[in-house]
Order: sequence, then structure tokens, then C-alpha cells
Amino acid sequence: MAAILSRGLPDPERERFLADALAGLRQPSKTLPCKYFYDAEGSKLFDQICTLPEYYPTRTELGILRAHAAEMARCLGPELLLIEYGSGSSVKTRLLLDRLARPSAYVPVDISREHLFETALALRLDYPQLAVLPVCADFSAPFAPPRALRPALRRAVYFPGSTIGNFSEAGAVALMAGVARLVGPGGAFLVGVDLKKDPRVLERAYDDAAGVTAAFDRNLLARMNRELDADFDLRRFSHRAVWVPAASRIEMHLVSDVEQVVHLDGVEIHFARGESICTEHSHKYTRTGFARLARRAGLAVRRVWTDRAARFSVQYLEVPRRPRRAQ
Ligand code: AVI
Repeated sequence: MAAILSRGLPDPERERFLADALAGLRQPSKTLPCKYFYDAEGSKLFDQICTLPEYYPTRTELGILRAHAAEMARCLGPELLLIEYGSGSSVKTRLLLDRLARPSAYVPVDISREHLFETALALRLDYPQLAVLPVCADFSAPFAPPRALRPALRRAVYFPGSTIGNFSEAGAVALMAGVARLVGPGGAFLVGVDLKKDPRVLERAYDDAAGVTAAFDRNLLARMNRELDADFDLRRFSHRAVWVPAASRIEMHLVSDVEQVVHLDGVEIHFARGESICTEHSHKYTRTGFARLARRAGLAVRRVWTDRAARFSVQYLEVPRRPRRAQ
């Protein structure tokens, strides 16, 4: 389908992808936005990553949720309008939904339409009392949540998976400021945040022995070949994951093994031997560092749950109510 569209019809999604890819690859330090990892093939590979022995975040976050979901639900309170960013298959959300008191509605927000509506249907069957109101949107841009039929006492955004780490610091502050506007004073934000740890553990998590993360990274090149008439030779790019202490992040790179020229929609892109494309930043936070970032967005951290080894955290934040002015 994408290949057909890419040859003829104007396709705004293809145009955006092409413009972003060209802009990134024309920079002196080449980059590509990590949001383009997640086509059907990339999403499948990401699901595999989540089950790898080296990739601790998914199972650690699930463990924290299993142990503390009841307490999280108490913090979120009754008659809640729960909005989830990047909902995917809503696996983690079910742990919360099972424990929330009379939620007014659940609004899963995801860019992948098919997956979103399939998940919404399954949730409606399993939670017949719950209004499930899917929104197909990019949650990093402003969007209007649908009105719930039953009025809510409060709004909360749920953002699991430590995807907040894939944003730059400025991007994370902007995203959280958007959350604060969406939920309003007294509203809540429940977020998965990956914590700083031994760089060897981190580098293994992003460069696993079975090569699944390498395949996930290279799929970005394959996707450009499929959708943007590019001719990347995947065998000539190596996957690297490096911990950059000054930025407190893992960076994923595709390194050109040879000097080469690649074409992208008729544009020539030159690669020197050893030159790389940075495909992803995954920031790892300390508890205080994340609290500071949240404060810049108008959010206050109220509770933090971690696993025993403090590898990962689920954090509950609120938008403080404005103090009443004296009469
Ligand atoms: C989606 N995101 C939180 C993942 C991460 O850990 O930064 C993406 C990922 N990249 C490689 N492995 C997983």
C-alpha cells in the first residue's frame, strides 16, 4: 500500500516523512526522528524487544504496576477521565482499569489507527460499563479529548513505557506542560520513567545479543527504501548503542561501514566511512532530575514507585490547584 502511494498519489504522511528524513540527513550530524521506527514491521520488532532478557524496562514497569496498581488507582481517585498517550495494546492500562473506582471514561490516544480501534473494541467487550473513546492523534501535538457522557471528577494522563525519555529535555517539558493544560489544576499525570544506572546494563539493553534492536534500528532504513524510494544497503550500516554521560542518555546510531552515496527520492546523500545517523535518544533520569523537569512544566511529583533495584519508576504527579485569592 505504502509503495503504491509512494509512486503516484500525493500522500501527506509520505510527504511529512520525506521532509523529516531529508532535513535530518542533510544536517552536519545526521539524524532521523525515532517516531518513524513504528511502521508494522518496526512495531513487531519493538514487541520482540520488550521480551528480551537484556531489555529490562517493560517487565520491570509491569512488575511495579502489578505490585502497586491499587495504590495508584487510589491516588487517581474515583470518576476519572483517563487519557492514555501512545496507548498501543493498553496492556498496562488494564491493571489500572481493574482497580479504578467508577471511571467516567478511558481515552486511548494513538497514531496507529488500526491498532487503536482493535484495542478499543477489545476493551469495550471486557469493560462493558466503561466508555472507551479512542482518539487517533499524535499526542505530542495539541488535540481535543472527546466529551465523556458521564461527567468526570478529574482528568488524568497516563504515559507508560518511559517514552518520555525519547524526548529532548525541552520536548519533555513542552509535553508535560501540554499534559498540565489538558488535565487542568488538580489534574494528574502517571508516567513511566526509566532511571539512571550502570552504563553496561544500558548499552546491553539497547544492543542485545540476538540482534533484535539492531534489526529494529535498520528497519528505519528499510522503511525509507519501501516508502521513500531510497536505496540504503542495510548490510553497509552497523547498529551502535552508546551511553553519553554528559546528556544522561543512550544514543542509537547507524554507522556507515564504508564511504557511500545513498539516494532518497532522487536526492544524493553522502556518507563518509564511520559517519553515523543518530536514530534515537533515550534519556535516563534521577528522581531529583525528573522532579526538576516536571516542575518547569507546572507539575509536582507526589508519589514514586520503583522496583527493588530502583531500575525503573512509575511516578504520580499533580497540577497544583491555584491558591484562592483573599477576598
Ligand atoms: C519506546 N521507547 C521507550 C524505547 C526506549 O527504550 O527508549 C524504544 C527503544 N529503542 C530501542 N529499544 C527500545
